[in-house]
Amino acid sequence: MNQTALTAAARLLDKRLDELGRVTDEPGRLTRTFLSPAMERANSLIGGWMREAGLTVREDETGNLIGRLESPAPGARTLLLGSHLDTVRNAGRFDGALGVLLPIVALAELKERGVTLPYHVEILGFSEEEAVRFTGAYIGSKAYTGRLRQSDLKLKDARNHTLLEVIEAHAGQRYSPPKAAHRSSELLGYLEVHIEQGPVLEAKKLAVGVVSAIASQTRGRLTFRGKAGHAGTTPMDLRRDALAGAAEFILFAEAFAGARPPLVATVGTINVPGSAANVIPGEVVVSLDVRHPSDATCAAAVAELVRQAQRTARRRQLACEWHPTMQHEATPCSVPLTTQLARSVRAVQGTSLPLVSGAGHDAVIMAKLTPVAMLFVRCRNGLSHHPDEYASPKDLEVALQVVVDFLLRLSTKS
Ligand code: HGY
Ligand code: MN
Ligand code: MN
Repeated sequence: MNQTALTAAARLLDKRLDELGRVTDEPGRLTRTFLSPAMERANSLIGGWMREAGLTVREDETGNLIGRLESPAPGARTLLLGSHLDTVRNAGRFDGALGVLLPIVALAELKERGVTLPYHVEILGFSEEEAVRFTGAYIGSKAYTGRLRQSDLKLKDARNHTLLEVIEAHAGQRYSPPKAAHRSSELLGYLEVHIEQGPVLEAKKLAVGVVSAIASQTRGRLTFRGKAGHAGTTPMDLRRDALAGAAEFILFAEAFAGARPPLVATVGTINVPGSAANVIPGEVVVSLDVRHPSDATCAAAVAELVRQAQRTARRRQLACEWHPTMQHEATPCSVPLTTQLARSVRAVQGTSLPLVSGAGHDAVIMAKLTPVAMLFVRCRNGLSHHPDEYASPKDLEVALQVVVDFLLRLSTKS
C-alpha cells in the first residue's frame, strides 16, 4: 500500500478514535459499560463505518457488534479480528476501540485497492471486557465463543439487576447462553490489536511489538467485619475498626508484590457501606487483583495475601472473608500465528519484540476457540485506564501497515 494512502488511513483512524471517544455514558469523561445507551450509540456509529468498508453488520443477542466480509473463495475459512468496545470509568480512547477500528480501516484500504481476500473476515466489537458493570469479565467474548454460563447470568450490577435481566431487557426477548458463533475448524485464528498499556515499547523506542503470552489473573473481594461505634465515645483500645484493618492489609499487599516483581497486586476499590465521619467502620469490602506470568506463582501469591488478610483480621478481632470473582490462567499466544505476525512486524519496522501482557484481553477467551495473536502498539508513558492514554498517528500508521501486510501474507497461505 502506498505511504500516502497509509498516512491518510491512519489519520482517518485517529479521527474515528477521537469521535468514538466522545460516545460516553458520563458527560465530560469516557465511560461505556455493558449494554448502556452509549454502547448502543457506539455500535451504530461503528456499524456505519463497517458498512462503508463493505462488511455486513449485525449485533448478536449479547450486544457484540459483528462485521463480516465474505470471500468468494470456495471453502474459505474465517479470520477474526477485534477487541472490546466497553471501557473502564474515565477511560482513554484507545483501550479496546483500537482493536475494532483499525481492522475496519485496513479492510477499507484493501477494498480501495481492489484486493479480494481468499478468506472471510469477521471484525468483532465485544460488548463487555472490563468487568465494570458486572464483576465477571469477558461477557462478550464468552458469549461469542459459547462459554457464557448460566452462573454468569446470576451476576448482579450495582442496581441489583442480574446479567440475565439486563440482556433480556436490551434484547426484548428471552435469553439463554448462546452456542459458539463458529466451529474451530471454520477459523484461521484471531488477531487483536491493542495499546500496550505498559512502558516497554516506549523504552525500546518501538512503535509495535507482538504478545507472547497474557498473564495469569485472579480477582476477588475481601470483606473485613468489625464493630461499628461512636467515633467520639469509643476508646481506641476498645475498637474493632474494619477500615483500619483493611488499610493495614492494603499496605501489606503493596509491599508483598513490590518485593516480588513481576508480581502485581492491586486494591482498586474500597467500599464502606453506610459510612459516616463520626462512625467507626463496622464493615469494609475491598477488591483484590493479582497478576503474574505464571499460574502457580499467581495462585500462591493470592493464597498468601488472603492468609495475611485473615491474620491481620484475627489480630484486630475482625472477621475476614475472601470471595474470588474471576480467575484466568496465563494464555500463551499461538506460535504459528504470532510468527506470521512477527514477520509482518519485521517487514514494517525491521525488528519484532515479544512482550508478555500484564493486562487481560478478549484473546484470553478467544484462545479457547482458535489460535490467537496480539499486536501491541506503543502508548505514551505506558499510561492506560486514564483519559491521557495516547498512541501517536505515526504509530497507528505502523500498526495499520503491519495488519495490512499480515492480511496480504495470510492470503498466500490460507
Ligand atoms: O484489567 C485488565 O487487564 C483489562 O484492561 N481489562
Ligand atoms: Mn482495559
Ligand atoms: Mn483492553
